Amino acid sequence: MRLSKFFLPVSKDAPADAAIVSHQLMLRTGMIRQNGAGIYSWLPMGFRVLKRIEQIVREEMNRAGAIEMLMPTLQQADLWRESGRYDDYGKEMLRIKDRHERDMLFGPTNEELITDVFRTYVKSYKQLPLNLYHQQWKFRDEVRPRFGVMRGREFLMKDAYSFDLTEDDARASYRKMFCAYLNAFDRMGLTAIPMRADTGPIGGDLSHEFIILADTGESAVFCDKTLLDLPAPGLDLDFNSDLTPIVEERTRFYAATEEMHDEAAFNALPEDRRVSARGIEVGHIFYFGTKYSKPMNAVVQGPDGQMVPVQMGSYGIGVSRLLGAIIEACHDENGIVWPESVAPFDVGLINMRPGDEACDAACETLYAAMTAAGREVLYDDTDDRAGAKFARMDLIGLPWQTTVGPRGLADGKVEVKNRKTGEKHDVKIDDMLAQLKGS
Ligand code: P5A
Repeated sequence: MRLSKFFLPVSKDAPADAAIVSHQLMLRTGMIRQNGAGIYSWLPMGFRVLKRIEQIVREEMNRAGAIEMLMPTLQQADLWRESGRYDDYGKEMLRIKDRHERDMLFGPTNEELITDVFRTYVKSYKQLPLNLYHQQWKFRDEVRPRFGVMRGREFLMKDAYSFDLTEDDARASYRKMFCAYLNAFDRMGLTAIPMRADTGPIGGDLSHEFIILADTGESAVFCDKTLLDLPAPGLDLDFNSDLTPIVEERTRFYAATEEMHDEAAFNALPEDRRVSARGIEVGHIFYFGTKYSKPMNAVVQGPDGQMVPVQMGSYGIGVSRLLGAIIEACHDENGIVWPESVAPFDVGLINMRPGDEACDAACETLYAAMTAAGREVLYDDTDDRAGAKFARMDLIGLPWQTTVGPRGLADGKVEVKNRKTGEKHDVKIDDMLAQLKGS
């Protein structure tokens, strides 16, 4: 992508109404534009990152055996009357009437809708286990939308729903999601700590929030320091094996959100292992048994011929919130430092002297070779000052910068900078081209 042809409305000044660094940086780098309280347009730069996060989530859900689909944003109130949540949900639910005066709502979550799909098509235990998921916009009329995409009113969620015959099977499905989440967040460069959590309006008796530690997090959290260093299960994990040991290893150390916090148990830890911090909730998983299947009559025939309500769990990831969480975890005084796995482009190619024949030619050659090698390149071919170009490249935080200037070119070289470490070194263009060709 040539920057001169891209849409990247970068601004120098920190916006006054943005209280935390991720919100400031998302506005300054032209990733989002607020349209109303907690409602955003995703501008091209933000949209690219959103899509990359969505893709990682998709790959890890699929690896764990979940199946992707898509449900609508607008739902019929009647389904929610069946489960009993229409009246319970309160003001967070945006209620709408259609032209026929029928009650509808903008879905804050999809337990009812998926249970309706399930009961229509699945009648036998032989079709189980089943885990269906989608990535779809949700609306929650939050009292205090704030911190940009962190607490929006309209936000993108990945929500998965598992269906099993028995409670044991349902707990095994829960463990699959637990492990898939650890891998997904790890791929995004984040250390997410599962913490016992309150189940709120979703319900059930077993639930974990996945928390990223960050000073700007909305919730107070408490955990054992050991958890910060445990590696993710890894992408070679066999999801058909018994995942109990992995989950147990994660859950035997103290970790709780404020609502579930047990001061005495926490204080029993050696002092140097007590982490009392703030956290961002990037995921939340629930096992709630028959809470929806019973009232909605989602039953399956078991091996003994008996019809029983299906055992369910639901599993959410805050896909749009993750942009904020990743920036909170990955930035420095000059701007964003994207992990390679979610960066909007892999490389920023900077032409220090557009109009100079040699610089233009070298940039074109490199741009073509990088693109052919599968790299996503943002080529800064604008007439801006070199200083402004460097500052903008640092601000938008692409993992690699390649700078082409007349002085280096005289020796056939360009400068390569690693955004994260700040390390720079000169590379021969011929060597770079040969390497790209081989990759
Ligand atoms: C689980 C999937 C649920 O809704 N039903 C379907 C369950 N869980 S949850 O905890 O309420 O939400 C799941 C994740 O969505 C993100 N999230 C938000 N992101 C941005 N703005 C919001 N207002 C918001 N509310 C929830 C969180 O990451 C949460 O873990």
